Amino acid sequence: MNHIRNIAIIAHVDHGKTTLVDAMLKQSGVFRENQTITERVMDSNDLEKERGITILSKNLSIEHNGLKINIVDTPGHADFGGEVERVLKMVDSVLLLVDAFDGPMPQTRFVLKKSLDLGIKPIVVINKVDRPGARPEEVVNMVFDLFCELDANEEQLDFPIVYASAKQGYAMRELDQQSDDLEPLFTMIGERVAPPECNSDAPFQLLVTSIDYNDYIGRIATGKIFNGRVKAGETVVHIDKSGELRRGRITKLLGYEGLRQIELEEAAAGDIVTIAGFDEISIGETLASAAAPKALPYVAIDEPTLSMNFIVNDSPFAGKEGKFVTSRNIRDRLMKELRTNVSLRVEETSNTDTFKVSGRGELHLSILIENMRREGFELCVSKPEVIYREINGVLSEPMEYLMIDVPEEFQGTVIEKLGTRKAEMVSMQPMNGINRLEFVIPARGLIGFRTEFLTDTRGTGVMNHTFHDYAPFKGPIAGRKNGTLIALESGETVAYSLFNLQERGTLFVGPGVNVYEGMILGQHAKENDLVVNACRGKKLTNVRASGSDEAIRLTPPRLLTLEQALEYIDDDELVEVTPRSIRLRKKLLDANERKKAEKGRK
Ligand SMILES: Nc1nc2c(ncn2[C@@H]2O[C@H](COP(=O)(O)OP(=O)(O)OP(=O)(O)O)[C@@H](O)[C@H]2O)c(=O)[nH]1
Ligand SMILES: [Mg+2]
Repeated sequence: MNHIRNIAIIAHVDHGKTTLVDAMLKQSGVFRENQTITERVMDSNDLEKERGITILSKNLSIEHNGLKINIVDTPGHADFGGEVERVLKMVDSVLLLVDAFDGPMPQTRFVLKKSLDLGIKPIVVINKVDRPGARPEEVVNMVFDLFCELDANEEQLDFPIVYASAKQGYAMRELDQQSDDLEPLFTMIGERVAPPECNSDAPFQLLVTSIDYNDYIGRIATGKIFNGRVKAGETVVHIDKSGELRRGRITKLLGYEGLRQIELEEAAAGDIVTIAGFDEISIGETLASAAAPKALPYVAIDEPTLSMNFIVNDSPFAGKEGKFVTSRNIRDRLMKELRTNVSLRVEETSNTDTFKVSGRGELHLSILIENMRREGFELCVSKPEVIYREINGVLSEPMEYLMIDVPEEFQGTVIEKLGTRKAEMVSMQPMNGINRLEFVIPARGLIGFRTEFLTDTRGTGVMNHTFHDYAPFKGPIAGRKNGTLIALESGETVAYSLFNLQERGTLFVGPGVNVYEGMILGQHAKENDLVVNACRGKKLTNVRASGSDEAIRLTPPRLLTLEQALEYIDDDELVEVTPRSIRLRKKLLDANERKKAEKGRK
């Protein structure tokens, strides 16, 4: 056990966790000399590769200087903060990465707070020291201030520091040192991370910290063995969160060698392993010796903060682009997702075509939707809504911690806009000619803010936020101010019509796009919705066919991504998602029905 070191790499999104793992893998001889290695090899699923972010935390293990270092690469995006929190329960220390230019960001604060609360003594890695404009010393001071602010104890405040460039694969203890490898970091891990404190002679206990599912071996559970030993094929007891015991056989016992999962005969306290054979098992629960079953303290899973309705697609184009469209298809897919996506909730509603799906944030849910469309699903999604809770008899809502970097000139506008969204400023500091503003804001108030913010700051502002806590309801916040431009009839859009429409607002579609009655084609410059005809072609009789359309200068349409579309829509609108398209539409496609509904509301 003395040769094991269990660490997690934690940081704000993009500060270089996965890149550091790459470098550690390369320098520990996990790969063959001539093996070609993709960049960010741990970001292994399609969406992770495409977006360049980590979505699921992943385990690996390297041998170095006689140490076995088990590493967990964690996601930096705020929606997955709960997963990081659970991972922290199985490691003995963390590498807290901080970008040498950006300094600590909201998720740095979140993951550091969780680590400090668990008594962990982090190693601070100031990463990206190669970045132009890097200011490592200043960033160290900022990190120190953050430790103080988060009530770190004396020992934690005395954190060791390593300066690194994950990308170029070097690390050093002092900034003026020369180094061309990560040896100083490995040495630091050996010195400053304590071996796991477990007893391999006590009865077996393992705490499950992540869950996966595999069609061949079923549900698989990963976690740290806190005590005892375990063998493949052994019968052990699963203790669920209500304390109920179920005996079962370990059908597979897996460990890690580099990135690869390998089958083990036996494993002992302190190690992180993966076990198959328990189909009911979930995160936070214990596997224990059959002879003396004793549960480890249960680790709660974060409750969802945001929900959306997933609705069977009933647009006129339903079924044209996707393979799976029925309520049954969607239901089965959502049930499958629940097997591994532990902070997701799915509720059936009074309408069999509608499922209420709740998660930890917009990205958490939009990744599910994105995966579904890739698999061939079609569906409609309603506006995201925050989940209220009653806490001590008071209606409460989720709050976010928001950090904004903005040039002085735009600061006034940003503060004013955030004020109307019920944000409260908690700090304001000048930083390299720009200002860093920090707020606590209702999660509700952030919906749709990003687009506005980027426009207001001409793309120069940077915003980051993370879940803060639940607080009493802050009162109503006004929604989107602009109305939409809505298609009058089905057909194909024509450049000539779009040209005439573009002065009325911002278009979301270009020419030659198939649209239907009630579909949203753009944003109206005014507050009301406007029904427009985008499919009327100019008579071509007295115009030479060539040059008729080309002569028209169209502003390129604003094509909304899935996330932008979800942020954009209002209560009476939906996003239609298919493998090929993302369309915005009115819930009621017929203009007369919309009028009737409007009258009903007044
Ligand atoms: N210049 C420079 N760029 C780096 C360094 N480390 C990482 N990067 C870049 O930063 C970006 C993000 O790196 P990742 O390793 O994906 O960051 P991450 O922390 O794993 O991000 P998430 O998993 O999404 O939270 C990539 O474009 C990297 O190439 C570094 O030391 N120097
Ligand atoms: Mg990553």
